[in-house]
Amino acid sequence: MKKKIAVLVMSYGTPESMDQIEAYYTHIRRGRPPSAEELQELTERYETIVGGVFPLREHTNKQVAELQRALDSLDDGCEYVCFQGLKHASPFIEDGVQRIADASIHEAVGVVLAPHYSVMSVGSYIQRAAEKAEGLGIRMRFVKSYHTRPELIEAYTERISESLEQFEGGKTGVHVLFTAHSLPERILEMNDPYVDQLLMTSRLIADHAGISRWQFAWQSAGRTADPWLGPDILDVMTDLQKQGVKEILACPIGFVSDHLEILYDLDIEAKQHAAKLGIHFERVRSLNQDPQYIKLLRDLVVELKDRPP
Ligand code: FEC
Repeated sequence: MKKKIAVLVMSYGTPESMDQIEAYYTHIRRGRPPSAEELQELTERYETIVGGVFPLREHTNKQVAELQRALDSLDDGCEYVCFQGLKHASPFIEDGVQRIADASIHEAVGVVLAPHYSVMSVGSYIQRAAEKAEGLGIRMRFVKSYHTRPELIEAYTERISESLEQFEGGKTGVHVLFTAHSLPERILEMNDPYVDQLLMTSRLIADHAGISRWQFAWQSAGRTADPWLGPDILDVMTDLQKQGVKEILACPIGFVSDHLEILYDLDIEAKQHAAKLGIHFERVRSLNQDPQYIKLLRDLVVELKDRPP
């Protein structure tokens, strides 16, 4: 009989319909409801991207289905069963772990659809899943990060190469901006690996793609009183324009799917800013269901399944 291994695939989560935005936003804010203005502003951003459709849900569903297929094709004496666990929407991380217990599976691997570790991002997914799993007697191991894996570097390198064709300056004229979600600056006092991991991914991709004009910029900082990590992409674009840069390619390495932070913050907000500056701005395609990315997720699960929790 094959050994059963559950795979908890964790992702940020997004509402299923417009009337769920308030509950979603309240969850992100750890139970503090947004003001009417904040809610309206977020609702308008969702309306703008795709008329009220929530692309992150579709991409997460497809990524989980593709990963299940990739695991089914293995012949290693194990039967893998994927479950979804979302950080801020249903099915929540705890629901996913409960479903593993309901399916009477006692061994599990958890992986987050985000390549870089911060105690405030991937760390909090892992903490929630581990606590629930412990209460249910499930032995669970977790992938913490996969920011230097060759498949990831290769997938982004390919995307940069194809995007360069959209620019007149090609490899030597374009300035590449690698980006990721900003976090409150206080992570710097916690010895958090987030910043170093993002810089390492950026450097590996730039070297592999033969890009010499690049830098890292933060995006999508929260609207809180805390100072957030900077510089923000919009400020970097303004500075680059002053230095005479005319072509910018954004490569959002901190995200793996098309969603609000890509389709609004980069494709609308950053693009409009670039137009005002007279800059030609593009961004690379998201990984979504890229076969190399799915293979990477599969390999991470297989490598971890026999390690002690
Ligand atoms: O398309 C969608 O529906 C969801 C897009 C989405 C992704 C995403 C990823 C990350 N976030 C991270 C950190 C924070 C912190 C706060 C925060 C707030 C928001 C808000 C929205 C939102 N995030 Fe998000 N994030 C996405 C969407 N995020 C909407 C609330 C309004 C706003 O500020 O724009 C601040 C929380 C607070 O107020 O205390 C911190 C990180 C990631 C990337 C890693 C991951 O995917 O987990 C880090 C996708």
